[in-house]
Amino acid sequence: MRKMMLAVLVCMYLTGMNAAIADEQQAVNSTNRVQWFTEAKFGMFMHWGLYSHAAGVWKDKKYYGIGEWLMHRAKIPVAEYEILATSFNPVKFNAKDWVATAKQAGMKYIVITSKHHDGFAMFKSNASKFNVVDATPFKRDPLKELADECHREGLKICFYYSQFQDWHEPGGGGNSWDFPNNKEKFGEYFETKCKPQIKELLTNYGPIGLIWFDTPGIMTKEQSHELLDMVHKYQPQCLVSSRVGNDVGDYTDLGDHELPAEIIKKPFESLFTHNDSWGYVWYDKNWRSPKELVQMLVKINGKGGNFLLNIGPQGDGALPEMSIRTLKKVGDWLEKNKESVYGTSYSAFPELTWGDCTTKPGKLYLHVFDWPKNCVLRVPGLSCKIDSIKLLDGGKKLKYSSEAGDVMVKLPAEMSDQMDTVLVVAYEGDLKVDPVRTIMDGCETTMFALDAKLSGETKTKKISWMEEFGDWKHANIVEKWKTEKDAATWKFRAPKAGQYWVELDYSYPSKSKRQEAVIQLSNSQQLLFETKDTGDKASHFQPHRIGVVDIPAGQVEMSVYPVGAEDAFINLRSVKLIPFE
Ligand code: JFZ
Repeated sequence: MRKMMLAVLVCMYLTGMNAAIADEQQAVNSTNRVQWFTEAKFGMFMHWGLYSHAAGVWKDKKYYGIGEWLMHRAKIPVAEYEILATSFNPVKFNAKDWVATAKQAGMKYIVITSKHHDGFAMFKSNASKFNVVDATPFKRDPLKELADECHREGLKICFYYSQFQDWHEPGGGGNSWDFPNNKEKFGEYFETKCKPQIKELLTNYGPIGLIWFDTPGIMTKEQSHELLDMVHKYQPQCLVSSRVGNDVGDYTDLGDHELPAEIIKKPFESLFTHNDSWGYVWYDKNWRSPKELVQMLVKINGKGGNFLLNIGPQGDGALPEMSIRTLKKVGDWLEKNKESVYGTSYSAFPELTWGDCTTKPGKLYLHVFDWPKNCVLRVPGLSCKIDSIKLLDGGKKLKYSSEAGDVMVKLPAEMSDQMDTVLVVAYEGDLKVDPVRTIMDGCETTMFALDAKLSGETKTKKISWMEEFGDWKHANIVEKWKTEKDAATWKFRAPKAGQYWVELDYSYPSKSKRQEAVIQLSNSQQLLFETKDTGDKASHFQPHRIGVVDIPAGQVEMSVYPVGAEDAFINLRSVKLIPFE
């Protein structure tokens, strides 16, 4: 009996050990698995499908907004939408050109739509004949050609897959005009199309970097886990995006068009379109410039994440000319400044007014977007043993001195790159940076909701809303404040005394009566104001210039609070200090 008990105890111990080892191994695998992603910093998103062929128009009507939602917005019956496939023949598609464009731009991975919400597979699928090989005159598998070229050129090939929404299928989510009771049949869709197609993508296209699942809808945690386990079973190194749903996934995708509001110390992606639409829309000309894209890349890297920039190929398979030209300029900048992007980590500083920062051990990369008028760059609150400060491009050594706890760098008269001129600070030993925000000489300083210390019932909340269809906006606000005890307080440092306007960016529901409030500075100055209506939506933010304050040199605290609010008070997005001149 004793031997039996001993054997059971040993077995339990070993099982527990195995579980612990397995968990540890899983954690190591997870770290190894995500390493390429965290080092990549920059990827190309591509939305390409039948919607690209329609290009934002259906029966001569333009549907302004994101083009890949055309079928849903025009409530196109499946039978009609299928006809679109019969004329989809992207003869200008050239995988070599696409991959060369991405590689020259400095992008390390491509995420392309394998099946978007319209249910059309851009790859050969035996699970559904509604695919580019079986249903179109093109007859080729463009994802196979793209995957092979990515493998040849050393880019990761990754697939977007809409695992819940599928407007072509009775059990897919989202098509209430053909299939009003689709929710009841999701299980059948999940088993007969979703999972078989995921398996096809994982077994027919070589090593895959990640599967970019999207909009999990009514999926259960078990179903999300089923997809995660399936990916890791067929391709253990393949990552799964957080949009697989239910807090499952190997890394986090932010909301569409969402810049990170603060440093995020885990792998994440921030995704934006090059113009306004993910899928090609011929009349969408609202392109982001090379400068905008370079600065977005740096800002996202400065918060610790990757920039996933979307290009929408045309229905004929060519890339939009503006995307090709813009990416070339972004790539030229990256080629000269790649050391300050790839393999870096997040910034060492609180928000920097003149630009942003990325870091490597012993190195600070200072990305200067706005050249100071006096050609002296204030690097706030930095104390470390500096070996040198140079221009990254060209290596020119720069003179520097210290002033009131800041490092003052003497800059050349002109930026060497108007988009972003990078300085590299080489230092030894410990790095200390004052976490308090510094007002830069003569510059506007904006402080945001998440930067505030809250008291009383005051809370912060993230709100998201659409302006043009599919054009998502996001904001963090201070809310839930009613009395003098409910306040939001910002701490900052002024190297020099000065006068500043205080501007509040807020929304205030028009149905509420006007509310008196106070801006209180730690040196006992006060600004009094009464709220102004901004309309009926929390997203209707407007800037309100409140008044002028004298900011003394040194650390200052500024609090905002209502005076006896009975119901609502403002949804405050940011506080701005503007030099009074
Ligand atoms: C989804 C798709 O509907 C869209 O067509 C595009 O593919 C985009 C990349 O992803 O749209 C979303 C999904 C999630 C959010 C917003 C838009 N979100 O969480 O804010």
